[in-house]
Amino acid sequence: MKMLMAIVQPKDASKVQAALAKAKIGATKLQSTGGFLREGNTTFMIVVDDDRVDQTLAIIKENAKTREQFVAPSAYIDNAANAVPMNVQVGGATVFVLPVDQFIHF
Ligand code: 2BA
Repeated sequence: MKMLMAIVQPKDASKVQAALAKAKIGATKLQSTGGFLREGNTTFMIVVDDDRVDQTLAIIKENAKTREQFVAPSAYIDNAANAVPMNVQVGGATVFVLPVDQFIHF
């Protein structure tokens, strides 16, 4: 059994959530904040059997888009006086795959 922690952009969260539900894959959605941009993103906690990991990754990949984002220096550096604005590419998704020892449901 594995837990996928998938960080996606808020614009993609509804699509990812609907696609997971359609595939009968259980998920918990958390509101989160990126450490770099300090903007809201969405983290899904998804626990699946090992043989559904690839399917789950495919669903996330299909529904989470890559986007370019222009970042003002103040968004990522506290002392922004000499910082240069930059473009960053965000997403489609950042996914961590972790082992799960037990799934307990009372
Ligand atoms: P943020 O930390 O807000 O990062 C947003 C995007 O900014 C990143 O997109 C990346 O393209 C860029 N970026 C991040 N740190 C950077 C840096 N030090 N210098 C230049 N550019 C930088 P993604 O890679 O798609 O990440 C999207 C979100 O996934 C991140 O939002 C963060 O919430 C999460 N994430 C990414 N890597 C992580 C990690 N190693 N551990 C935990 N969360 C992570």
